[in-house]
Amino acid sequence: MFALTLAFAALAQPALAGVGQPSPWQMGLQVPVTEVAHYIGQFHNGLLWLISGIVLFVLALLVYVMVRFNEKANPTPSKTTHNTMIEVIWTVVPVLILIVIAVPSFRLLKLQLVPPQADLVIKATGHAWYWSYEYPGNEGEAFSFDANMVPDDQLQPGQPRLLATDNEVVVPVNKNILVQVTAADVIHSFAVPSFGIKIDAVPGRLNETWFRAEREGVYYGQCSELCGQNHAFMPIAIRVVSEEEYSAWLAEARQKFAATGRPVTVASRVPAAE
Ligand SMILES: [Cu+2]
Repeated sequence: MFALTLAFAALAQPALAGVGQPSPWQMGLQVPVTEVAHYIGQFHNGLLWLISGIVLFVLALLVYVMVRFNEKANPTPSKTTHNTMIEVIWTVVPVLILIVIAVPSFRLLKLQLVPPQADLVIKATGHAWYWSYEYPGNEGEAFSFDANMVPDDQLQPGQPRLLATDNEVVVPVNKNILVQVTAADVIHSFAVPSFGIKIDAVPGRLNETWFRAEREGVYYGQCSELCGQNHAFMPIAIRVVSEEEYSAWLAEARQKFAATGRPVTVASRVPAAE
């Protein structure tokens, strides 16, 4: 049965793991497209092997005790209560295991929490219940827009249900994108699984995360902090494009979103209540 499950997982993995979005019967995490997401996947798989080994070891010990020391097999039990050697072993070995886990864990934390020099800064603000985005720039260049979920009856071909947004965040491929995250009302959370990012959007605080997408495509995420009635309906859609396409979009977006007359706040400050 176990072998069958493994075989199924191996066969199913390429077809079923979602690229940028979940897929039906998906096994495992979404296909990673950033260094952080690759690392998360490897760390997760490594821990899975480690914990499986520990579970099997403990199971073997339990079975051994049940067979060898049950009342029938061992009618007169030993009165031993302490064994210094074994107590040292069952203290030291778990400590060593935790140290072995801690090294890659802290390395991953550093990769996530210490962003490299940013090529582009974007500010994402969570609202009840949509995200708004700001592209800071010099005077006349900065712009902002809202991204609302596309309702079921307005979905275009190729747009996934509950994930597509009317305006997408567009970023260039292979560039360090720093995302400043905050919220305007209640706590939300900005998460995109394929990028391996998830960070709380807290009113009055400016959190930071970053990603460097290594291939083009559209990557979807969702608000990941239970924020209220429409929590499930404030998706995140990020389109990763080539440098040229990005420049073209940028020029267009500056025209399009400037016309809305929305004030653009400085990226390092939380917008005033509207
Ligand atoms: Cu939310």
